[in-house]
Amino acid sequence: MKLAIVSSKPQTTRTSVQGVLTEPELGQIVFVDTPGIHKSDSVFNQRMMRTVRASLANLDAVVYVVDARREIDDEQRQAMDVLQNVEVPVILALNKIDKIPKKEKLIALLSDYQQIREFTAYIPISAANGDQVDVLKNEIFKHLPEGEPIFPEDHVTDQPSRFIAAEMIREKLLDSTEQEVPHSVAVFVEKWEETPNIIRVTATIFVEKEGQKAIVIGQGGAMIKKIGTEARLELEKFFEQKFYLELFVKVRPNWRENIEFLNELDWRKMIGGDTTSEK
Ligand SMILES: Nc1nc2c(ncn2[C@@H]2O[C@H](COP(=O)(O)OP(=O)(O)OP(=O)(O)O)[C@@H](O)[C@H]2O)c(=O)[nH]1
Ligand SMILES: [Mg+2]
Repeated sequence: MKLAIVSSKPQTTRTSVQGVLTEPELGQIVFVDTPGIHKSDSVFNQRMMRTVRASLANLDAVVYVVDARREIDDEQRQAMDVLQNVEVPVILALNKIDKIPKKEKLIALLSDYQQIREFTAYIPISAANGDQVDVLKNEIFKHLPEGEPIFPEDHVTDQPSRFIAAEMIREKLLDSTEQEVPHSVAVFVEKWEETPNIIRVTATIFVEKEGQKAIVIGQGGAMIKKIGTEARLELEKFFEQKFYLELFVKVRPNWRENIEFLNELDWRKMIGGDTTSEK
Protein backbone atom coordinates (compact mmCIF):
# COMPACT_ATOMS: atom_id res chain seq x y z
CA MET A 1 0.00 0.00 0.00
CA LYS A 2 1.31 3.43 -0.90
CA LEU A 3 1.27 5.68 2.17
CA ALA A 4 3.50 8.54 1.11
CA ILE A 5 3.36 10.42 -2.14
CA VAL A 6 6.11 9.98 -4.73
CA SER A 7 7.23 12.27 -7.51
CA SER A 8 10.14 13.04 -9.80
CA LYS A 9 10.48 16.52 -8.23
CA PRO A 10 12.85 17.11 -5.31
CA GLN A 11 11.40 17.84 -1.87
CA THR A 12 8.27 15.82 -2.40
CA THR A 13 8.03 14.70 1.21
CA ARG A 14 7.51 17.71 3.47
CA THR A 15 6.69 16.18 6.81
CA SER A 16 7.38 12.84 8.40
CA VAL A 17 4.72 10.21 7.95
CA GLN A 18 4.37 6.81 9.43
CA GLY A 19 3.78 3.52 7.67
CA VAL A 20 3.25 0.36 9.66
CA LEU A 21 4.12 -3.10 8.38
CA THR A 22 2.90 -6.07 10.40
CA GLU A 23 4.13 -9.54 9.45
CA PRO A 24 2.46 -12.32 11.45
CA GLU A 25 5.63 -14.40 11.95
CA LEU A 26 8.27 -11.70 11.99
CA GLY A 27 6.83 -8.75 13.87
CA GLN A 28 6.02 -5.13 13.22
CA ILE A 29 8.03 -2.35 11.64
CA VAL A 30 6.93 1.24 12.13
CA PHE A 31 8.50 3.16 9.26
CA VAL A 32 8.93 6.90 9.54
CA ASP A 33 9.38 8.56 6.15
CA THR A 34 11.07 11.92 6.54
CA PRO A 35 11.71 14.81 4.18
CA GLY A 36 14.97 14.52 2.26
CA ILE A 37 17.89 16.72 3.23
CA HIS A 38 18.27 19.80 1.07
CA LYS A 39 19.84 23.21 1.36
CA SER A 40 17.48 26.15 1.63
CA ASP A 41 16.90 28.80 4.23
CA SER A 42 13.16 29.31 4.14
CA VAL A 43 11.27 28.92 7.42
CA PHE A 44 9.48 26.03 5.74
CA ASN A 45 12.75 24.27 4.97
CA GLN A 46 14.12 24.84 8.46
CA ARG A 47 10.98 23.25 9.72
CA MET A 48 11.48 20.24 7.44
CA MET A 49 15.05 19.80 8.69
CA ARG A 50 13.82 20.01 12.26
CA THR A 51 11.33 17.28 11.41
CA VAL A 52 14.18 15.11 10.12
CA ARG A 53 16.23 15.61 13.27
CA ALA A 54 13.27 15.00 15.55
CA SER A 55 12.39 11.86 13.63
CA LEU A 56 15.89 10.53 14.13
CA ALA A 57 15.37 10.37 17.87
CA ASN A 58 13.76 7.34 19.49
CA LEU A 59 14.39 4.97 16.62
CA ASP A 60 15.78 1.44 16.62
CA ALA A 61 17.41 1.73 13.20
CA VAL A 62 17.79 4.17 10.33
CA VAL A 63 17.57 3.28 6.66
CA TYR A 64 19.38 5.87 4.59
CA VAL A 65 18.09 5.58 1.03
CA VAL A 66 20.22 6.93 -1.80
CA ASP A 67 19.84 6.96 -5.55
CA ALA A 68 22.50 4.49 -6.64
CA ARG A 69 22.88 6.21 -10.01
CA ARG A 70 24.20 9.32 -8.28
CA GLU A 71 27.77 9.91 -7.26
CA ILE A 72 28.25 11.20 -3.71
CA ASP A 73 27.85 14.98 -3.67
CA ASP A 74 27.21 17.76 -1.15
CA GLU A 75 23.64 16.69 -0.59
CA GLN A 76 24.64 13.18 0.48
CA ARG A 77 27.51 14.53 2.59
CA GLN A 78 25.09 16.84 4.33
CA ALA A 79 22.71 13.96 4.99
CA MET A 80 25.52 11.84 6.36
CA ASP A 81 26.50 14.72 8.65
CA VAL A 82 23.00 14.64 10.07
CA LEU A 83 23.37 10.88 10.55
CA GLN A 84 26.67 11.28 12.35
CA ASN A 85 25.15 11.54 15.80
CA VAL A 86 22.73 8.71 15.35
CA GLU A 87 23.53 5.94 17.79
CA VAL A 88 21.36 3.19 16.36
CA PRO A 89 22.33 1.02 13.36
CA VAL A 90 22.31 2.92 10.06
CA ILE A 91 21.59 0.79 7.00
CA LEU A 92 22.51 2.11 3.58
CA ALA A 93 19.94 1.24 0.91
CA LEU A 94 21.23 1.85 -2.60
CA ASN A 95 18.00 2.30 -4.52
CA LYS A 96 17.07 2.19 -8.24
CA ILE A 97 19.30 -0.74 -9.14
CA ASP A 98 16.81 -1.49 -11.92
CA LYS A 99 18.51 1.43 -13.67
CA ILE A 100 22.04 0.14 -13.18
CA PRO A 101 23.07 -2.40 -15.79
CA LYS A 102 26.72 -2.56 -14.67
CA LYS A 103 27.33 -4.17 -11.31
CA GLU A 104 30.85 -2.71 -11.11
CA LYS A 105 29.40 0.77 -10.84
CA LEU A 106 27.36 -0.24 -7.84
CA ILE A 107 30.35 -1.80 -6.14
CA ALA A 108 32.41 1.36 -6.78
CA LEU A 109 29.70 3.55 -5.28
CA LEU A 110 29.37 1.25 -2.32
CA SER A 111 33.05 1.55 -1.55
CA ASP A 112 32.85 5.34 -1.94
CA TYR A 113 30.22 5.36 0.77
CA GLN A 114 32.29 3.01 2.88
CA GLN A 115 35.17 5.50 2.76
CA ILE A 116 32.99 8.13 4.38
CA ARG A 117 31.60 6.01 7.17
CA GLU A 118 30.84 2.48 8.13
CA PHE A 119 27.22 1.48 7.76
CA THR A 120 25.64 -1.47 9.51
CA ALA A 121 24.69 -3.02 6.17
CA TYR A 122 24.78 -2.10 2.48
CA ILE A 123 21.73 -3.25 0.57
CA PRO A 124 21.14 -2.58 -3.11
CA ILE A 125 17.40 -2.49 -3.81
CA SER A 126 14.82 -1.46 -6.34
CA ALA A 127 11.80 0.09 -4.67
CA ALA A 128 10.19 0.25 -8.10
CA ASN A 129 10.18 -3.49 -8.83
CA GLY A 130 10.64 -4.78 -5.29
CA ASP A 131 14.03 -6.33 -5.99
CA GLN A 132 15.85 -7.11 -2.70
CA VAL A 133 13.28 -5.25 -0.63
CA ASP A 134 12.76 -8.40 1.45
CA VAL A 135 16.51 -8.45 2.20
CA LEU A 136 16.22 -4.91 3.50
CA LYS A 137 13.15 -5.82 5.51
CA ASN A 138 14.93 -8.76 7.15
CA GLU A 139 17.92 -6.56 7.94
CA ILE A 140 15.62 -4.08 9.66
CA PHE A 141 13.96 -6.83 11.71
CA LYS A 142 17.40 -7.89 12.98
CA HIS A 143 17.76 -4.54 14.75
CA LEU A 144 14.33 -4.25 16.32
CA PRO A 145 13.78 -5.15 19.95
CA GLU A 146 11.45 -7.98 20.91
CA GLY A 147 8.16 -6.94 22.36
CA GLU A 148 4.48 -6.62 21.78
CA PRO A 149 3.39 -4.87 18.57
CA ILE A 150 2.91 -1.14 19.08
CA PHE A 151 -0.10 -0.92 16.78
CA PRO A 152 -2.98 -3.24 15.96
CA GLU A 153 -2.50 -5.32 12.81
CA ASP A 154 -4.84 -3.20 10.69
CA HIS A 155 -3.22 0.13 11.58
CA VAL A 156 -1.20 1.29 8.58
CA THR A 157 -0.48 4.98 9.12
CA ASP A 158 -0.78 7.92 11.50
CA GLN A 159 -1.95 10.29 8.78
CA PRO A 160 -5.51 11.58 9.08
CA SER A 161 -7.71 11.08 6.01
CA ARG A 162 -7.75 14.81 5.30
CA PHE A 163 -3.99 14.93 5.11
CA ILE A 164 -3.80 11.85 2.88
CA ALA A 165 -6.29 13.52 0.53
CA ALA A 166 -4.33 16.80 0.51
CA GLU A 167 -1.14 14.90 -0.25
CA MET A 168 -2.74 12.96 -3.11
CA ILE A 169 -3.87 16.23 -4.67
CA ARG A 170 -0.38 17.65 -4.22
CA GLU A 171 1.15 14.59 -5.87
CA LYS A 172 -1.00 15.13 -8.96
CA LEU A 173 0.07 18.78 -9.00
CA LEU A 174 3.72 17.77 -8.81
CA ASP A 175 3.26 15.37 -11.72
CA SER A 176 1.69 18.03 -13.92
CA THR A 177 3.74 21.15 -13.16
CA GLU A 178 7.34 22.20 -13.69
CA GLN A 179 10.10 24.45 -12.37
CA GLU A 180 9.13 26.57 -9.37
CA VAL A 181 5.46 25.60 -9.32
CA PRO A 182 5.85 22.26 -7.48
CA HIS A 183 7.67 24.02 -4.64
CA SER A 184 5.11 26.79 -4.49
CA VAL A 185 2.01 24.68 -3.98
CA ALA A 186 0.42 23.76 -0.71
CA VAL A 187 -2.86 21.91 -0.41
CA PHE A 188 -5.32 22.24 2.42
CA VAL A 189 -8.51 20.22 2.83
CA GLU A 190 -11.19 22.62 4.03
CA LYS A 191 -14.11 20.24 4.23
CA TRP A 192 -14.50 16.48 4.61
CA GLU A 193 -18.07 15.29 4.70
CA GLU A 194 -18.97 11.61 4.82
CA THR A 195 -22.40 10.50 3.67
CA PRO A 196 -23.47 6.87 3.24
CA ASN A 197 -22.79 6.90 -0.52
CA ILE A 198 -20.10 9.46 -1.09
CA ILE A 199 -17.38 11.47 0.64
CA ARG A 200 -17.47 15.16 -0.25
CA VAL A 201 -14.14 16.93 -0.07
CA THR A 202 -13.36 20.58 -0.63
CA ALA A 203 -9.70 21.52 -0.93
CA THR A 204 -7.77 24.69 -1.62
CA ILE A 205 -4.55 24.72 -3.59
CA PHE A 206 -2.37 27.61 -2.43
CA VAL A 207 0.24 29.08 -4.77
CA GLU A 208 2.55 32.06 -4.34
CA LYS A 209 1.86 34.09 -7.48
CA GLU A 210 -0.94 34.95 -9.89
CA GLY A 211 1.01 33.38 -12.75
CA GLN A 212 1.18 30.09 -10.86
CA LYS A 213 -2.54 30.23 -10.27
CA ALA A 214 -3.08 30.57 -14.01
CA ILE A 215 -0.83 27.55 -14.62
CA VAL A 216 -2.63 25.40 -12.07
CA ILE A 217 -6.04 26.33 -13.47
CA GLY A 218 -4.89 25.91 -17.07
CA GLN A 219 -6.53 26.80 -20.37
CA GLY A 220 -10.26 26.96 -19.72
CA GLY A 221 -9.73 25.09 -16.45
CA ALA A 222 -8.23 22.06 -18.20
CA MET A 223 -5.34 21.56 -15.75
CA ILE A 224 -7.35 21.81 -12.56
CA LYS A 225 -9.91 19.45 -14.03
CA LYS A 226 -7.23 16.89 -14.88
CA ILE A 227 -5.67 17.15 -11.41
CA GLY A 228 -9.09 16.83 -9.79
CA THR A 229 -9.98 13.74 -11.77
CA GLU A 230 -6.66 12.02 -11.12
CA ALA A 231 -6.78 12.81 -7.41
CA ARG A 232 -10.38 11.67 -7.12
CA LEU A 233 -9.63 8.33 -8.76
CA GLU A 234 -6.73 7.76 -6.39
CA LEU A 235 -8.83 8.72 -3.36
CA GLU A 236 -11.54 6.29 -4.45
CA LYS A 237 -8.99 3.51 -4.80
CA PHE A 238 -7.35 4.21 -1.45
CA PHE A 239 -10.47 4.68 0.66
CA GLU A 240 -12.67 2.29 -1.37
CA GLN A 241 -15.46 4.88 -1.44
CA LYS A 242 -16.96 7.27 -3.98
CA PHE A 243 -15.70 10.85 -3.78
CA TYR A 244 -16.89 14.24 -4.88
CA LEU A 245 -13.89 16.55 -5.01
CA GLU A 246 -14.07 20.32 -5.29
CA LEU A 247 -10.85 22.28 -5.78
CA PHE A 248 -10.12 26.00 -5.37
CA VAL A 249 -6.91 27.83 -6.19
CA LYS A 250 -5.77 30.79 -4.09
CA VAL A 251 -2.71 33.03 -4.11
CA ARG A 252 -0.87 33.34 -0.79
CA PRO A 253 2.39 35.23 -1.38
CA ASN A 254 5.39 33.86 0.53
CA TRP A 255 3.45 31.21 2.38
CA ARG A 256 6.70 29.33 2.92
CA GLU A 257 7.81 32.11 5.28
CA ASN A 258 4.47 32.47 7.03
CA ILE A 259 4.54 30.66 10.36
CA GLU A 260 0.82 30.95 10.95
CA PHE A 261 0.08 29.46 7.58
CA LEU A 262 2.61 26.67 8.09
CA ASN A 263 0.96 25.83 11.38
CA GLU A 264 -2.39 25.63 9.69
CA LEU A 265 -0.96 23.30 7.09
CA ASP A 266 0.68 20.99 9.59
CA TRP A 267 -1.81 18.37 10.72
CA ARG A 268 0.30 17.54 13.74
CA LYS A 269 -0.12 21.12 14.92
CA MET A 270 -3.81 21.07 14.09
CA ILE A 271 -4.24 18.23 16.52
CA GLY A 272 -1.95 19.86 19.06
CA GLY A 273 1.52 18.40 18.57
CA ASP A 274 4.94 20.03 18.45
CA THR A 275 4.95 23.71 19.34
CA THR A 276 8.67 24.45 19.37
CA SER A 277 9.27 28.02 18.26
CA GLU A 278 11.45 29.02 15.33
CA LYS A 279 12.98 32.21 14.07
N1 LIG B 1 13.74 3.48 -11.57
C1 LIG B 1 13.41 3.62 -10.30
N2 LIG B 1 12.81 4.76 -9.88
C2 LIG B 1 12.49 4.87 -8.58
C3 LIG B 1 12.76 3.83 -7.65
N3 LIG B 1 12.34 4.24 -6.43
C4 LIG B 1 11.82 5.48 -6.60
N4 LIG B 1 11.91 5.87 -7.89
C5 LIG B 1 11.49 7.16 -8.48
O1 LIG B 1 12.25 8.19 -7.88
C6 LIG B 1 11.49 9.40 -7.78
C7 LIG B 1 11.55 9.96 -6.37
O2 LIG B 1 10.80 9.14 -5.49
P1 LIG B 1 10.33 9.69 -4.07
O3 LIG B 1 9.74 8.56 -3.30
O4 LIG B 1 9.48 10.92 -4.25
O5 LIG B 1 11.73 10.08 -3.46
P2 LIG B 1 12.13 10.68 -2.04
O6 LIG B 1 13.51 10.22 -1.75
O7 LIG B 1 11.08 10.37 -1.04
O8 LIG B 1 12.21 12.23 -2.34
P3 LIG B 1 11.75 13.50 -1.43
O9 LIG B 1 10.46 13.12 -0.77
O10 LIG B 1 11.57 14.57 -2.45
O11 LIG B 1 12.85 13.77 -0.48
C8 LIG B 1 10.09 9.04 -8.25
O12 LIG B 1 9.96 9.47 -9.59
C9 LIG B 1 10.05 7.52 -8.15
O13 LIG B 1 9.17 6.95 -9.06
C10 LIG B 1 13.40 2.63 -8.14
O14 LIG B 1 13.68 1.68 -7.43
N5 LIG B 1 13.70 2.60 -9.46
MG1 LIG C 1 9.67 11.31 -0.17
